[in-house]
Amino acid sequence: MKKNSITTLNQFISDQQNKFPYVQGSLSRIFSAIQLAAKMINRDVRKAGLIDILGNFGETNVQGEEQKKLDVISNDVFKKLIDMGSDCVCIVSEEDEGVHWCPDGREAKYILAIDPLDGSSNIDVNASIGSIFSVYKRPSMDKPVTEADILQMGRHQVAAGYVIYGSATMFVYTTGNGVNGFTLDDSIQEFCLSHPDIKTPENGSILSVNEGNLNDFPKGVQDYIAWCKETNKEEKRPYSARYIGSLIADFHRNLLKGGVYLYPPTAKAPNGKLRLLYECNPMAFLAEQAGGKASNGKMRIMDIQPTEFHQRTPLIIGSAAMVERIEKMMGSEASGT
Ligand code: AHM
Ligand code: MG
Repeated sequence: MKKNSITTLNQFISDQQNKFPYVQGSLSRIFSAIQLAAKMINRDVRKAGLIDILGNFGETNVQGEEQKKLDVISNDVFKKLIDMGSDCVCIVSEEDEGVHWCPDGREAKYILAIDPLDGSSNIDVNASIGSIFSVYKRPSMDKPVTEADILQMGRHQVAAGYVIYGSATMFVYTTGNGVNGFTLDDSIQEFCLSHPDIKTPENGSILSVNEGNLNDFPKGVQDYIAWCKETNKEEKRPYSARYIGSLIADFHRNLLKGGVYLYPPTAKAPNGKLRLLYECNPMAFLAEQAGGKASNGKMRIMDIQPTEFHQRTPLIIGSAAMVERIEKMMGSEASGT
């Protein structure tokens, strides 16, 4: 990026189309819709305290969790904008039990998975939240899309990203050619390139985990957390504990500074809490594209074959050396070594 030059997200995407032919026109239409949805949700998040959209909607979603008004609003905004002007067959959303089939999507090329507003327990307390998206190509244009076509492994994603509504609003994405971050300039309402070609440190010293669940974690994870707290100046231990309880915000910090986020399995929730399709896979794609790793403790997140839309998986994601160490400690527990 030249000093003092501005590259908007739209300009960047059109440059990418020239460089990488598979970032085709219709994929960029999906980006336009997501970008506009992000600006609208950002507007609502910023004034949530002023108007009556804080708090619960009074219904529970498919996971049995209370829906927040902003969750519902964000889901509607995404679906409407994707329906209006993109090349999507259907959308799998955290907020909807079934698949949303786009009304004009019969001939469309792409399948979208979204978490329209992640970290929603943070809405009422003005902490960072975000939206996550993941895009797949429809396997065949000759046959109607089936459930099996939607349940693709993460390694088949053609694009993924998140929008973080933090102290600034940022759009971070990958199409498999590295990770780039754009900050929303409020005055012109454009996402401008601020973090080109993000690379995450190979190792870090930040640990992000809900330690309240410590006693329920597998022994290998408990041992790792204890190891993080030991003193070793050369290895910068003890590590710092940082946990917002908002995956995007925790991931974003660790991506830039180096660290690891974990949501391990527990006795009560053997598959952890986070969802494979619209939380773990897109973040895993970004992590790997930035030089990091994402695992469920036993295997690469993006190699898990999904069998359900709202499937959960344990998640260990961040700096490669940290993820590998946890996998090793969990693995040695499983093998009894
Ligand atoms: P949500 O999709 O209902 O918002 O839940 C996902 C969130 C993640 O953003 C966050 O990392 C995690 O749940 C926090 O869970 P916990 O409060 O159990 O630590
Ligand atoms: Mg979520």
